[in-house]
Amino acid sequence: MTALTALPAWQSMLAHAGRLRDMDMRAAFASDADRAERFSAEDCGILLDYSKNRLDDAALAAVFELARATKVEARRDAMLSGAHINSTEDRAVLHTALRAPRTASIKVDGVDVVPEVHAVLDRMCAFAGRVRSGEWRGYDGRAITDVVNIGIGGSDLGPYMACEALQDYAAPNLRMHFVSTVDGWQLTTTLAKLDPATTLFIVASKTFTTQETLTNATAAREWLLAKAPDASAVAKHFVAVSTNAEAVARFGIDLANMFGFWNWVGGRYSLWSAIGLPILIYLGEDNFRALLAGAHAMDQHFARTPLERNLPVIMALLGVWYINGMGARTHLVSPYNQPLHRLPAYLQQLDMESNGKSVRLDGSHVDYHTGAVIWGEPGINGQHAYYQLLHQGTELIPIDFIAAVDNPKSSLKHQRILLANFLAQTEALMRGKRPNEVRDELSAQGLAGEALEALLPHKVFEGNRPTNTLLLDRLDPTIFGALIALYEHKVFVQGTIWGVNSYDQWGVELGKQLARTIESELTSIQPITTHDASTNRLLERARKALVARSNS
Ligand code: G6Q
Repeated sequence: MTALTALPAWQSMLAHAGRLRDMDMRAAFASDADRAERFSAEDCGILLDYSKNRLDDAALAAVFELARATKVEARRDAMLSGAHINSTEDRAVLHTALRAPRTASIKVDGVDVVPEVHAVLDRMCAFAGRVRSGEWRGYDGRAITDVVNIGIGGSDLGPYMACEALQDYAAPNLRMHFVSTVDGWQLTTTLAKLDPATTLFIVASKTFTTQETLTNATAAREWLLAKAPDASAVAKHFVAVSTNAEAVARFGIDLANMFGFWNWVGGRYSLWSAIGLPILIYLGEDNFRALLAGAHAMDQHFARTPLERNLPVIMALLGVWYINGMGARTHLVSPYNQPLHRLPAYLQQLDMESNGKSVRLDGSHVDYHTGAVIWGEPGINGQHAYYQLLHQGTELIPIDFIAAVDNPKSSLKHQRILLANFLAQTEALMRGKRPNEVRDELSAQGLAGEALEALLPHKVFEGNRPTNTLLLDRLDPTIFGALIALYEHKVFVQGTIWGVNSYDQWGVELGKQLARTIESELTSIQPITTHDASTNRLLERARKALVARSNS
């Protein structure tokens, strides 16, 4: 038994979960007029209603006790003060410093990082301003019309998601493109639409060693130079975002065109840093600063609000409650605003790369489940697809329903229909439809006897399916910033309870190493015998196709 599972608070949570596994949420609402109000919390333009969960006051008290017993507050304070809580890489974890106001002071190893953060941010704003106004010119004197971000993982998902989410606030004269994959199809088809003279590339890579990104950046530079009169065009069309100035210089990007950040910014937590440059160019300085301010407001909320009203703490505890208490293995994110369509993909990385761990900080193996599988799509599309399984399948899948009440670009009629569906789903998942209700309904339709009884079980909905509702006042940069920070802190709290390091990602290394070996084997002519039989055969097949293509 690990220290966690031996805790009385853990045991108490499990006991309550056993007691409430089959709780009747309908009855709980019927007998408690204050349930929705009591099981709601609100700040930063976000209302979280978590009343449609298998919970009561005693169970909630037990999970908050678990947060206290696992010292969530002390570790939170350690993170926010710049302690090296990323122990396997001996680093601070300070994405919160990236959105701290100029007047703040946050020290990493004795050095106040806030002045550096704002110095880079000011340079980014000045550069973005020049691109947006048309003052920054390409090699033939024309202004930039298209910006291509070349980056992957944390250097792609956040900026791409934010540009999509906040596109209503974007400059009308700029188009953004995101190239992440080393399937050259993506770069080729993106470039086919563009004019090199009016295209700006942002090469975004914390390490500047990532194979996919450097391969794409090199190809993009060749594409530019094939049209540009000379190599001086690179300085007008390429900027870099990185922590590795040496590698940026080696690639041939002028360091005057580099925007730096620091090793205490994790890739999946980096959209607030220079990695956010595409967001800043697309949305402009005021909107980008509003995004940072919204995240900062959520940081303040997280740091100062008692656990019982603390939005990320509540969401984290509900996750632990279902994963460890009730055996949930996945968690669905269901945004109803279409511009949030990349949010599930972003949260997949944030959550699964952070808490997809099975070793504790002290190196011991966990004896409980950690991060769930995160998945999702815009909810209204999901309703016409996989929601069937949510309503009547055998899996327990907790869901976050997310929607903005105010949605100016959607007509009143559209918005009414969208919100009606949004609200109806959480109600239906909670209430279900019982056999007697199905019977009445079928009788009213004129069905009776055997025909009715045969159909009845198919039309029963068990209900009691747990959902959180996150109602945003609107989808603007400030509230969106707060929403993302809310999820970041949720992930932190869960990682703390599980005792894992949420800030490393050793698990992605093995595949990268093997790919290097296989890549060299794909160019060799030696028979391949070094792998397992399956990999050897597949490799031969792939090599044949590559050879055939190079000979054609
Ligand atoms: C994020 C991960 C990973 C990383 C990419 C890109 O937390 O570490 O997704 O962001 O592998 O890395 P570079 O930015 O170094 O190219």
